[in-house]
Amino acid sequence: MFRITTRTMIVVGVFLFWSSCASEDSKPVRSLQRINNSWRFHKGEVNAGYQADLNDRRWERVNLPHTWNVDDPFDRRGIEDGYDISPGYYRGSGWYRKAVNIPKSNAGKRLYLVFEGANKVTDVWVNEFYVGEHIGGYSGFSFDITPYIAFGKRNLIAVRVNNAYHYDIPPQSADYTMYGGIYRDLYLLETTTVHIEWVHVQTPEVSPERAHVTVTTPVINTSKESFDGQLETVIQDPQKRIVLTRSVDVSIPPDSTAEIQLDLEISAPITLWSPEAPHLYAVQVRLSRDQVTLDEITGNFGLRWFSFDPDQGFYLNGEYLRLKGVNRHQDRAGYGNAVPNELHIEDMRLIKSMGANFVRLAHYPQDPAVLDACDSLGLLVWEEIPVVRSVGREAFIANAKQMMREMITQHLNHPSIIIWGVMNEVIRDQPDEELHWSVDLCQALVQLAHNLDPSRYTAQAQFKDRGTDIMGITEISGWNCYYGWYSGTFDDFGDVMDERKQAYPEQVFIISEYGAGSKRGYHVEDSKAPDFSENWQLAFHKRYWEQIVQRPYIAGSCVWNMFDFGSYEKGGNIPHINQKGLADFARVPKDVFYFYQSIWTEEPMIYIVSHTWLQRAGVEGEAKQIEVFSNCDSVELLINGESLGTRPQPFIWRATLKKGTNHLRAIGRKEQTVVEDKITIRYSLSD
Ligand code: ADA
Repeated sequence: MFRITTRTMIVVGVFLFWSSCASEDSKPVRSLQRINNSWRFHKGEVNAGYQADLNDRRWERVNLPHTWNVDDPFDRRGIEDGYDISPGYYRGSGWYRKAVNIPKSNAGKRLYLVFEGANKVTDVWVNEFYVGEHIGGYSGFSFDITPYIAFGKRNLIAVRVNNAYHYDIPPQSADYTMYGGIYRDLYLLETTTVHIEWVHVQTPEVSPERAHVTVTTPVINTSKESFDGQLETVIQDPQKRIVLTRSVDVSIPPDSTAEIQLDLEISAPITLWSPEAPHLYAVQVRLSRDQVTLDEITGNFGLRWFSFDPDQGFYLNGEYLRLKGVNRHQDRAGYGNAVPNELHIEDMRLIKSMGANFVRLAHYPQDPAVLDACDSLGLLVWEEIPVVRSVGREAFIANAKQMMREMITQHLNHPSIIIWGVMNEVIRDQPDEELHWSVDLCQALVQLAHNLDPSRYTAQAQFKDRGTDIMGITEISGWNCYYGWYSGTFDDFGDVMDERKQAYPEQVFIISEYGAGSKRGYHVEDSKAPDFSENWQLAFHKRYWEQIVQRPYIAGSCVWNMFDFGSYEKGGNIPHINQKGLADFARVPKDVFYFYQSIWTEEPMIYIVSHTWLQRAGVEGEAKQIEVFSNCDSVELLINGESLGTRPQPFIWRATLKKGTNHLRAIGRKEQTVVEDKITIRYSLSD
């Protein structure tokens, strides 16, 4: 069955960043070209910075992805001497300019500038013509620049980005640094005048026997003539075998878009997507007229089904699965938020290697490379819009809704995504009479998310609800928990969760955040909150994890955070960094990373705690605890060649270290596999 609806063309908002294909004669039918290199950049406002005769030769030469805040939110001197001199990071306008040669042969094509993301208000000019504005720092957006292009000439593209505080643009504030700039890839897309806008694949019913797949393809006719042609849709299974081909005739009036919706059925054998086996199907959509290909795009999707139960947790493809997750912020030491794709992918691989199967992309939609990596590595995703801490009024609400629309339309096809997040901690210290703004917005966003995508659950993260019953609006309640860090004790966590579960028995519960800060390599013998030692962080996570697994109604949990991240307002023992990462800002794992790896993975691993605590002290004869993280069946510990015995879990020994050098060796055995770890501790005696 298929359905065609036509609509008059309005604005071309977003493109899916799917790969373009080559036609039969091997000439690409659409060209998606990265234009990241050699931009001129000026930090600050420029009067009419789009003017052709403006002399920008003194401007800095930069490549995208780029942010102007790589360094200024961090005060290196502060790190070294504890005295913070940082005056605040720059939040305002930055200008980018670049001349692009558009050959004469492209006349008659349609050209778009496709941004993967810029933070947070972007204005674009081409050849001095104002093209448009995009609001919001975390979604992709595009502009049709065809009317402003001079074919066969150099064309000046000028972009102003502004990352200043704005009451109407979410987030008004948050616990992370809001780096400004064109911080994701930028493309020039060339297509024919009639072309495919995007392809949405939805999978309303999947079972091991069959899959009902809906493929929706809007085709835009930007010309003044009506178009008659064919649209062919081909689906390949993960083994690259064609499982389905469907061709339909399309007629599109001038200046209109036709939306072709196919209801398809894939029959057995169905290859399901899961974190263990993230098999991807491919869809290829080809637009042609008289056998000549005009446009063609391909993309991936996956076949899986899932459900949540308020008491039993999460089920994927009919089987119980505990969601073992982390939160992930996108920035990184030395890059700010302008992180190249390879490093985004490296992050996701590290998360996977720790054994996580779930990631909350807090607090905003992330780079397309991140979502692709989640699909292909097998990481389930909670993705959310940046409504954090507080909400505004009408204009803010409109922007939040637009962000939701962009996130869902751009990321709809990813099989990894199971949850759309609508907001984070917006019930805080507002006066009682203002709380309804948060509640109403939650309601509106949930409704919008369900209209756009009935197949996913909605969630919010809060740490209190102040009797608003806001939690009843989303199907999933995410709880951010920091007992034993900001206040209280570790064990308060379990008690509070049990109380909340009694209050909301119908709700699905996820621990959306839990974490404690540490500085990698900083250890103390008697740790306490909030001393930012790795010891306290480890104790926090061990005790939380015990309490999480004891509660079947907790469907899943997300550590806050996988990586340390820039947060201008934070002050621990590294200024302006939120230090709750399982790995530091440069992605070097802390001890707690290996704790999770030892309980979440099967592949034999072993880690003596700690590789960064190699100078220790104690009084003569005092026994110290030596712990090994491993998923092996048994571990033997040797100190200076002498065995302290082989034991099952927990791999903990008391040992008296000798003054001077102590060589520690741990040998783990799991069936036929032997793994080993070694460290050397220098031990000194104190009085
Ligand atoms: C909140 C917030 C996070 C994070 C955390 C913290 O829960 O949702 O953004 O910053 O606090 O580390 O304090």
